[in-house]
Amino acid sequence: MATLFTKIINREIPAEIVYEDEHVVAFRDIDPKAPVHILIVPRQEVSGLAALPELGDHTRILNAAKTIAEQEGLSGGYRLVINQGPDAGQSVDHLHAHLLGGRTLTWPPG
Ligand code: DGP
Repeated sequence: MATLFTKIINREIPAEIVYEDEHVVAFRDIDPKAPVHILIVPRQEVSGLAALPELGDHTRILNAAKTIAEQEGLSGGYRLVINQGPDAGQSVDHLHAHLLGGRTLTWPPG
């Protein structure tokens, strides 16, 4: 069965898509934790970072993050987060990186 994020990628569920290429799609988070909060998702259904094959979409996710950050005008900085597994609060089992910015981000995260 298709994941929630695959349904967004396939336009079966609406989302504000801000970037896409052959390998990844990025859209605004439904529950933003910062003025800019974008999810970068590989088209390939991989359950999480732990399941990403060694020659997977790592570089493509990072390159998309750089491009989107520039597109969003995040010249002051930004953060990229991947929640892996229950201890990190991963709630959607389709690998995604959170791109957060547009405000000062505190450290460490909770
Ligand atoms: P995580 O906790 O790392 O698995 O993050 C999942 C994120 O997905 C969470 O920040 C909220 C977001 N999200 C959940 N459902 C939807 C949806 O239907 N549309 C959008 N745009 N984002 C969603």
